[in-house]
Amino acid sequence: MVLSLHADEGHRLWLRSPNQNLRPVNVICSAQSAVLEIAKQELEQSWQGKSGASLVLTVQSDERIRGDGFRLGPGEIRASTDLGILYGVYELLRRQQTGESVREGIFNPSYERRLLNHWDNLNGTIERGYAGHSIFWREGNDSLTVTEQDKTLWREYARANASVGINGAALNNVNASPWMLTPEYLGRVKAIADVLRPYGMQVYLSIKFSSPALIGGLSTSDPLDPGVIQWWHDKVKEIYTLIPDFGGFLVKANSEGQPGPQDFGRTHADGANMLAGALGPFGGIVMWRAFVYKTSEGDRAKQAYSEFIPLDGQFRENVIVQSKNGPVDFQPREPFSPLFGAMKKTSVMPELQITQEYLGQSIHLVFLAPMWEEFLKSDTFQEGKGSTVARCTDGSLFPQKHTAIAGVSNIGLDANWCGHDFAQANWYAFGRLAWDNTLTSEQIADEWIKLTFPETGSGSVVFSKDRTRQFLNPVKQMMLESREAAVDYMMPLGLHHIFSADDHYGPGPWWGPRFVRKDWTPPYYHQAEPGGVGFDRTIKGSDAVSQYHEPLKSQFNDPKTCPDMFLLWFHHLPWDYEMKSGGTLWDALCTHYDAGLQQVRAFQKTWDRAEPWVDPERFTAVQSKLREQCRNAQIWKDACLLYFQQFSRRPVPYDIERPVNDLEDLIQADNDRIMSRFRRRAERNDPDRKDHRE
Ligand code: GCW
Repeated sequence: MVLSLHADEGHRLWLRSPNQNLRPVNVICSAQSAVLEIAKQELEQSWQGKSGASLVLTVQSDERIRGDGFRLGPGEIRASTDLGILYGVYELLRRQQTGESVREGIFNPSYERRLLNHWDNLNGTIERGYAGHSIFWREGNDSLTVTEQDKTLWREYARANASVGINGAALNNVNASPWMLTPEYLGRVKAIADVLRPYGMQVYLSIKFSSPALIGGLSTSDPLDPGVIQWWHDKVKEIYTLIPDFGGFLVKANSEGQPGPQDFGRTHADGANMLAGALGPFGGIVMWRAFVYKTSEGDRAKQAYSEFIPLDGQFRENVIVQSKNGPVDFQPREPFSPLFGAMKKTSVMPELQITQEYLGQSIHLVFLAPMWEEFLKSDTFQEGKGSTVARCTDGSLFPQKHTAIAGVSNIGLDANWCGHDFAQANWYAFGRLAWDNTLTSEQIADEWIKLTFPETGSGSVVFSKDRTRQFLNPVKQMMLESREAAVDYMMPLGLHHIFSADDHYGPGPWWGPRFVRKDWTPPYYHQAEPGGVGFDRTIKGSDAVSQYHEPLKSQFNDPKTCPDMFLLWFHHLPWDYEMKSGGTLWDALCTHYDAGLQQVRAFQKTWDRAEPWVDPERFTAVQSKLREQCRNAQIWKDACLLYFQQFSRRPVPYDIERPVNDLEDLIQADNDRIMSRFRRRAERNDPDRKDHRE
């Protein structure tokens, strides 16, 4: 393929070795290893410091440098591990490329394990993947053959991760296939691990809890059964023989129809500890997910806490409980899950979702760092003021043997990896925050833009004044506002989960057929009726507020002190409820929906003005996605306002733009979409995973 001079399909991500301004560097390193070799190569390929400078790489243990941290000093990168050196190299090069000053000092990672969780199926499809098929798995007769092309892609993937500090990946969907653990598939896992290793990435696998019965020929998968325990011990040994630095297992158990220890009358702790017992001798860990809820048990937002708090103190030290940031499910906005800080004797790790399942998928431009920053900086008050989620999980407050953070990957085979050029920023941001959970979204956006859309042609690496003023600043502002805009046009003021059936993309506040689990339908969450709207989680309602430490409990419990952004999360309020800012709840709702839409229109203008500064391919791709985002934001606004208006019986405030769609048409179009989806599924004879009944 002949590419035009400026063709840029985005494959190089933020790693664009400058083809100009390159300067020679003299790298001195006494030790040798595959990791150090990469470190040296990276320096030689991208050095933009003083021409002919010497740089010493010193691997020597130093108690101030933790784990894979490093120290940048004059003419030296020092680390306790080879990988620390590599991270130091990437930090130095990033600073050179962004024109930031090279700060001397020690840089330690916030978390020991910084992982991507791939929800990749063994047939190559990806659950909630919007950027093409899996980079690890595919369908067909030759699906397990490892090609040179595979290896090249895995190497590029590993390099991109290492460059932002990500050091592990779970390679398959948490809705796991038992086949994952068969020798055929493990052979491919070994091949992947071999490519990822020199970049410091460990591989992990999601496992199906019933594997002993499904593929081991046993009559049970009861975690206390000696035969089952032996089976897992043997399986773990087999894995470590192939992959000596294997990271461990990720487990979704007794959740959304997945098997688990409760099927045998055992607890989550029994299940996790049994696996941890097998992995422990090899240094492996178990990441046990807390994403559990049953229709029979009332408010879904309360269930993870109710189920896991009684188990605090019962988990082995190589078990980490993995909890989503919010108590429900990766919504555009949720309060933090009350598990954080409350499980004091257990390691708890945050699970973030990089793939934008509920945030416009690979169509909407939504920069997620502000959402993660809001979450990490949320104060749990568990150990007094300042007990942020970040500090509750990174080992600052509780003595945890292991610390970790995971992000559900948004990576697929698309040329630009993530489907949307700006979705790459979310992969980047996850890595940067996993390395340093105190970074600001602003800093991350700034770096990412400079690295991803570098100055071309001028011979300078640093952004010119014009480029900064006309491109960097407005684009950065657009990124920083984009998440709040999405919240506004989708579900402002604490509304949540009002998506239509199953694909979690468009609005469906009306969608609630009787044959579907209630807690999978929007009416369960918004509770709209003539008397008001919102989910009552106060002490008079589901009492979810009581899972939060004071002063949060009281603050959330009273609509007068509850932050507006969580108002309808915690309260069911009349349509004419008077907001803190004056005006009624109904008017405020309308204003938010409209503001979100107007903001996307403004993003279109911002981007059009960026044209002179961007290559035509990425410019056009983003421009066209913004158009679609705008059409969708309009649909969100119209659908939600017209639907809720049936109950509020009030006019849309006269000073905001009127809806342009009819409610019946929107509902009809949505029904048609759902029907054709079901039809296709029936034709493929593909049972809906979510048809599991409790
Ligand atoms: O967000 C929901 C998704 C499911 C997912 C589940 C989970 C992997 O809709 O597709 O399944 O959460 O996190 O387990």
